[in-house]
Amino acid sequence: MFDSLQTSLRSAFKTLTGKGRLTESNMRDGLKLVEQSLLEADVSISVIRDFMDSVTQKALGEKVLLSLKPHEQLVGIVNQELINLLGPVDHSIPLRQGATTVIMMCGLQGSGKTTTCGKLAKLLLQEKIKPMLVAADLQRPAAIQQLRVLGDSLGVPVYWEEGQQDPVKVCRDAVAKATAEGYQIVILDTAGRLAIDEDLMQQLRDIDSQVQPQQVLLVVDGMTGQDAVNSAAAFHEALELDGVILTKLDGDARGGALLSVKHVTGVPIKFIGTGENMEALEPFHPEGMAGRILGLGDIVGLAREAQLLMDQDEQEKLRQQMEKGQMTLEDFRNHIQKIAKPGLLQKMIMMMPGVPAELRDGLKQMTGSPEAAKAIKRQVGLIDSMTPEERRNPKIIDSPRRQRIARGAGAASNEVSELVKQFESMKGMMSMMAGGGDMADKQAALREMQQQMLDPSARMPKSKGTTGKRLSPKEREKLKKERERKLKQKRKEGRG
Ligand SMILES: Nc1nc2c(ncn2[C@@H]2O[C@H](COP(=O)(O)OP(=O)(O)OP(=O)(O)O)[C@@H](O)[C@H]2O)c(=O)[nH]1
Ligand SMILES: [Mg+2]
Repeated sequence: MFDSLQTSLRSAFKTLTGKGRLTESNMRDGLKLVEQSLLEADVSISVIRDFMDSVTQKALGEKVLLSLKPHEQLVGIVNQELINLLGPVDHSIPLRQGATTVIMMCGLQGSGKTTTCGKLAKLLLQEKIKPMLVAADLQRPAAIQQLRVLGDSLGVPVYWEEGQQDPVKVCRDAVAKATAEGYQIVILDTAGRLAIDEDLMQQLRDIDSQVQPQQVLLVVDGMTGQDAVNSAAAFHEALELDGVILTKLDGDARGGALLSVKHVTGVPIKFIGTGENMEALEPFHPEGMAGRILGLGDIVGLAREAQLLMDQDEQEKLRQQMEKGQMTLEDFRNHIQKIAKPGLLQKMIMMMPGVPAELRDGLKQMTGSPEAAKAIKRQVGLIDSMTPEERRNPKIIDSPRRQRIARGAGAASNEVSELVKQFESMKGMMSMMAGGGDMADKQAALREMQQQMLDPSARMPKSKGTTGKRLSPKEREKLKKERERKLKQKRKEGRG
């Protein structure tokens, strides 16, 4: 998400780090680079102007220039201004008491309206609200079928009329039926066009005036830049939007649409779409998003993802297991299997606060690669090939057992020992993280865990790569020194 924007902002802040003394002039240089980053992300010019005005005003204040950590101050200012630009928080869908609430989705062709209808229905179901979907896109021949398939997969009813030409009639009939049958929410999936045209706008205005939806939501393709904003303004003028949903923020969206749309339309961003699957719709949090753009982390988003993965009981159980160091290979398998969904681990790393930028990039690459997914699958395969007893107590796995397990999973027997070793060290570190002990210990443990995840030689089975040749005494001595040096440094960092 916004990789290039993140990178260029980071280098903008970096220009201020090594500076002995900060002056107005080098602060201005840093600000120029911030502005450049926004231009490259295709943020609307008027937005950039306003944004830079307020950032500059604050950044050139005496307190910032005289502070000891000017670059951190600048990050703080940009963070706050991003929050102002994206906010306020409003992902409410106000429900009408005792009546059906109608939501109308609109937007350009291919922006993600139909998909988002499904995602929203799924989100409502999770909140125990009964939605009905309405196929009001009579423009594209396959549109009705697309929505029906989606509704089927979610177990949500879809209203449609065979051979009907008039979308207004479909919507009116659907709302009447939904009201009669006690559905709380009706979601209208309307037609899209390649560009704004009068026909489309008139059709939407007709639905708007005759069906009178309580919420009109604009779906905007987050991969687009300021173009999206011009069309958003046109939709807003025609329909008086209540909110915006930005889709496709999982890809290499540059950030232009996201950063411009609220400022230009003045309506809140309600949700963001972060994937093609039906779970990939998140309530929008300006703080979290600003944090993700700047690589500062998004605690709320992370907590939500974790909650979607396991329920409260499971979380508590995991915490207790971690604290007591009682996790079994069986638990380990269940956890890694849950986070092995494509892209999920990567997304969660992006939301994690306090991970240094360099480490974040490394982790992101590692967990996003197809090899990472394959490695997890292999590990799950190995664990599946063990007996329940072996999973509970991996210590009993001796050479014959190792060979049997490996055969069962179509792997080499050293992969079994690697897995067990990795699991044991993870377990130790996790119990340290979860349990008491002081912060310095925890940080050191976390660093070690990260190191281990990053160092491919520590995680990958050392099979074909090495020659198996023994090291010479000289080489061994060198390695030993290196280890001691690292250990010393780690201790020093742990204390600091
Ligand atoms: N990666 C990603 N893809 C998305 C997201 N939302 C939608 N898509 C994809 O975008 C494409 C278009 O989505 P639709 O929901 O059919 O778009 P639409 O606005 O209904 O399109 P029309 O009905 O033709 O106007 C599909 O391939 C979706 O899977 C998202 O958040 N992330
Ligand atoms: Mg559609």
